[in-house]
Amino acid sequence: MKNYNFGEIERKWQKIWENERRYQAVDFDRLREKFYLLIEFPYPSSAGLHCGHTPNMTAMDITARLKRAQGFNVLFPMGWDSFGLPAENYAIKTGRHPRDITAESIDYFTKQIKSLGISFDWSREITSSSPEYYRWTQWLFLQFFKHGLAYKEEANINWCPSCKIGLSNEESEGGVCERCGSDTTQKPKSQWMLRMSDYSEKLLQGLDKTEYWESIKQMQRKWIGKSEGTTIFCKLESGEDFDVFTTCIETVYGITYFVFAPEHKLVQSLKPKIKNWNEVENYIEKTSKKSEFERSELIKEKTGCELKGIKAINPITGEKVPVFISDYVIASYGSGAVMAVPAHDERDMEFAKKFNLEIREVISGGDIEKAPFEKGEYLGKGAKLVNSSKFNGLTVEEAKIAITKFLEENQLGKKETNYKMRDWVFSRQRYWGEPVPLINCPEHGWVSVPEDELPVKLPDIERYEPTDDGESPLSRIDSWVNTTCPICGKPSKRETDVMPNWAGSSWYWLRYMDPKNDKVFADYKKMQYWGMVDLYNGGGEHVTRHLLYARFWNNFFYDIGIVPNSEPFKRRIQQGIILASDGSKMSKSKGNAVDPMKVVAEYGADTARMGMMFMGDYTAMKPWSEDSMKPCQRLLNRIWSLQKKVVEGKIRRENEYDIYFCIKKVETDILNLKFNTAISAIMVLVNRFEELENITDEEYRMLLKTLNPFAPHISEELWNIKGYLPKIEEISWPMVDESKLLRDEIDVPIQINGKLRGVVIAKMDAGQDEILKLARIQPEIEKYITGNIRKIVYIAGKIFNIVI
Ligand code: ANZ
Repeated sequence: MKNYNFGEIERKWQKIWENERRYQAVDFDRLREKFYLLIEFPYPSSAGLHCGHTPNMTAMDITARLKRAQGFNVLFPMGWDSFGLPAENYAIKTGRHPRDITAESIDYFTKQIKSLGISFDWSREITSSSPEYYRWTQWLFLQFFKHGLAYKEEANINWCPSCKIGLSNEESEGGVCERCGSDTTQKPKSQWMLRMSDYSEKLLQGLDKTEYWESIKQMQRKWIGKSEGTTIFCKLESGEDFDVFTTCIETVYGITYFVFAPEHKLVQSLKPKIKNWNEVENYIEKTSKKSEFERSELIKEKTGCELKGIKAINPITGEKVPVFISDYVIASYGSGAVMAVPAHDERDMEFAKKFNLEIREVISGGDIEKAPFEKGEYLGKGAKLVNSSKFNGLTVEEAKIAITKFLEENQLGKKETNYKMRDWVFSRQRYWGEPVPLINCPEHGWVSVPEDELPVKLPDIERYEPTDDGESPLSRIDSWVNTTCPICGKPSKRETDVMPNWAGSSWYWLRYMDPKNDKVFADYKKMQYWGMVDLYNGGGEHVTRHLLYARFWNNFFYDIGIVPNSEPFKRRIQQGIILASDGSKMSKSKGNAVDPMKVVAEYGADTARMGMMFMGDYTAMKPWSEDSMKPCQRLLNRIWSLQKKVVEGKIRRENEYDIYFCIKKVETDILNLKFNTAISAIMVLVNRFEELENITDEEYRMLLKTLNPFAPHISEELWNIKGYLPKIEEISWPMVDESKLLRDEIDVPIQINGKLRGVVIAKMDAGQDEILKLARIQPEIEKYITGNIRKIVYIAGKIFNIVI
């Protein structure tokens, strides 16, 4: 039989599914359990999707189809994260409006996705740049504002001189702009901030309510950066108070100097007392140009400057020690000042060597070789305190407790918990984003735009490139900026900043539950019904940014009572990155990106889907390869050919094991993201079917049903050709009777006078008589039993010898 015509078949079924609205999720279906399966909504770039993006859609589609077959009411939506820099930068480059570019990109993305037969519920499609959607992004922002969690502050922000925008710490990790790769600088700017730091502990605790991969939880914990230690209240010799935060209070007797962040407010006020002010001022000036990343890099040489004329007092010993400023101390962390213990802290040690400061050991013993500390813990076990007065001889753990207690009793310090996570810089001086819905009134300050006036629409403008002074292009439109105060009616001005890229993605999964609602962002009852996202698939690069932002928003919404669950996502998984075939990153600009439409045109959607899954382990990084297409295409052609071998009938006993084994393996493999081995299992079953003279309807149906999540078009077509009823997707996933998977039978080879004449399938515990009976049933064995049986030798389970 010649190869099947995949193009025609696939178009036909895609049309049928669309007309039948087959994959629409049903709100409040009480008969079926719900399953919410979410893929990060893509940013619709003008480059279109490439084959680095499509395996995750396919994998989740396979999961969605299995879940539906298992009887779940599956919510599997898709939408567009369409505000943001890339569209805007591309628009500026091409001189076209970002709105038009976005619309065009969405069209092409949709076509690409549909060509693969992905079963999204398109009736719930959302676009974050549409006014119907961003109306609610603005409304939700106003909730933060009303609850004091959005505030405007002049802050040193990470500034990208090339994109001309302020970036969050997350977007400028490593001191480079995530978007364009330029080095970021520090720039003071008045910005809207979201008080995310208030949620540090909640975001940490909330992880326990999730089933994210442990590696993902670890990354989140690291980002939140909880640190438990002690704040010590210190004094300068001249009387001024300051605090230091330490995680190693047990080293307090080893302090030989203190270090302040150059921006520490005390430094300026000490000016009259500092003898080398010029030098100090120079150092401060130099530091202000460095990014936080550059400053905290461990490898770089330590720099600093002593505050001459100033001495600080070690609160526990009363000793007077020098004070420095150095850029390795970060102003915004802890108290912006540290006690330096060069004997036990690597950075302090380097610094002390450079400035010739005393290094005083206070912990000894154990096996402390090179770096005595690794993240505040001694490498050597059993180390004890020395040179520490009455605390001598205590272990590190004992000393932590004893010294903290002593400090607390004498009001010299207190236990303290610090977090690395900062507030979120929530404004951008750009065009293509949600306008911040606030008005600045000379009398009332910042005032919310009334709810019934939302959305504050993004005005249509000609020039949307940012201004050179870093102000938003919206600031150029007087007619838009000038308005009146909602409270007193006096002339006021609109905020001209827009929200960052991440705003729309911080709540979109809620909108999918109720995408057309124009009264609220989502109906509470619907949110109760759909609950947490059961499985959330996304990129590894979003694990600290998007995933934290989204959890922050959701936790806050829960606290103010507008969503039913504190945590948004139950499980979070991530696909392995697909590299280009040459092993580099796949991207259109490099010319190595493969358009999935091309693959579909060449092999068909079903083969493309299977081939993408057969490339290797789903979660592993791997290069794109079409080598896996061929075996999958052959497989589908073989299944197509099998149709002519089908005869009426049920599953035959001798095939039960193979069939049920395959069904079970495919099911568990899909749920464990082992799509490639599931395909192998189908291949094994097809091999077996090909060996048989014929296969029965029920056997063929089982094969098609098992194949359906992977190759939905061909499986439904064959089902239809065979006239099986009801529809392939209306029957549920076959229940596997586990007893059928127990191999309680064994193959026993039968020898007659030393020659192998056949094999019988016998119960494990079958005796001689029984096996002989089974052997005689088979004509090809029976015909050799020509005389009297002289002797039988049965080696249980292995071989049955008949001597005639
Ligand atoms: C003395 C000490 C001795 C320290 C020792 C460590 C080892 P986490 O919270 O885990 O990052 N530190 C405190 N505030 C700082 C700031 N604003 N900028 C830079 N460093 C700062 O670690 C906290 C430790 O980092 C603190 O404990 C302090 O150095 C330093 F053998 O105090 B430690």
